[in-house]
Amino acid sequence: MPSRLASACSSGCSALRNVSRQAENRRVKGRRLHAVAAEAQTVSREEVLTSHPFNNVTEGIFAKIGANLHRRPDHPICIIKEAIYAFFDERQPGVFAKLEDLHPVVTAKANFDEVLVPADHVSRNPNDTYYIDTETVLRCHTSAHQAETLRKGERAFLVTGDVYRRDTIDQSHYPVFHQMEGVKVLDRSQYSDAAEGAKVAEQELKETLEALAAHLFGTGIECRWVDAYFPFTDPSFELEIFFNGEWLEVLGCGVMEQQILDVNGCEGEKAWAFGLGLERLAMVLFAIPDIRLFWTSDQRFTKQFKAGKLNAKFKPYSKYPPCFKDVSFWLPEAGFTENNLCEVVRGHAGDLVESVVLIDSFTHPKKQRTSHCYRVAYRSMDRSLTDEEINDIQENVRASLADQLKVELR
Ligand code: FA5
Ligand code: MG
Repeated sequence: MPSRLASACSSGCSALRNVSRQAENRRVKGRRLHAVAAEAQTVSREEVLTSHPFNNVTEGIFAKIGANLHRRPDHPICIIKEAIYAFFDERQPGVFAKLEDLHPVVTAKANFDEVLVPADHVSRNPNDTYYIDTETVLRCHTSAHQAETLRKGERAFLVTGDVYRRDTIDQSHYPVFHQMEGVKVLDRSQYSDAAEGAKVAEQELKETLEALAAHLFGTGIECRWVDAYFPFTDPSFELEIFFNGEWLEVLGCGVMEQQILDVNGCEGEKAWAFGLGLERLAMVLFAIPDIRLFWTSDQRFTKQFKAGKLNAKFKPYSKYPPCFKDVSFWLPEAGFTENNLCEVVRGHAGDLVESVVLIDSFTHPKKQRTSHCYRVAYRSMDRSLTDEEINDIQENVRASLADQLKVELR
């Protein structure tokens, strides 16, 4: 059952507040990791848009690599990252190493195997993940760096970066977004056996995230914990915040699976981990209604945010009307997925598409064929669109649906 968060709980664990020599060493190591990763930050077109038959990275996605919104001081993603850093620095000075330029191109092994994602898990499917080739992906979460960072000797760290997913289209989903991974291996002195260690980890994790929510949002928001499943944590939870009339999921977390610790230099130890959705947290903090806004260079958006200023509330500069277009088709026998449809729409519309929603589905009783009708909302954040422009995009979308996804248009 979801439990309501204590509104302004800021409990701390004194055993973890010690600023030790060990922590200082970790800080130095954190900086070293940082430098090594920075060298690998560039990636060429040929390396990402390979001709490998498994490659499903689009031009639009490639164009986002290296944008580094989380490292632009006046960008809301960077501002929220710094606010989270400030929280951890205040709570446990010098304890967490901060890694924010690890490369988004990772091995499938790091992205999946090393965090125990089963061979048949849906997230491995090219329908959900951008593959460069069978062995290499654009990371779909910052958890891809858990194992390697533990192996490098870090025991408390925050990894921030851009992550990539083939996903649905709406105001809170975008194919590129930013996560911050947090991992903390407990001190041995905090527990006497494995069962107690797991309990302490869960409690400390929840206290930490509740205090973080209070630090970012104060008492004026409604949150709830929801039980979840991740292959790399047990138990697992998600935190939701009530925002614009709906529950918005902002993070996943849990007690780390023992196997990940055991094989990466922390045998028999206990740890917690979380993955924050930075866009979602920034949407709540700054009242940003649509995730596409993070990518606009319109100064009416960018000028509203300043490094260190956490109390800015986004003022919509103008609201242009959406334009709705429906598209109906018979599904092909070979299969159909909504993520593929969304890729096609984004491929033609870019950030002009606001949402894609299934509004009707029926199966013809005699023909045993299924028809779907999707409603596509087009809207620019920055200007009004002409009928002609939208009609052109919609025609291109229809042509590609027939051509690439083999649907039969109706
Ligand atoms: C994960 O990615 C886990 N790796 C998180 C985790 C880490 C769990 C460590 C346990 C331990 P999930 O798929 O739920 O979990 O994504 C985490 C957060 O990313 C979500 O809560 C949400 O805030 C954000 N998110 C997910 N998909 C999108 C998207 N398409 N656009 C924007 N934000 C998204
Ligand atoms: Mg989730």
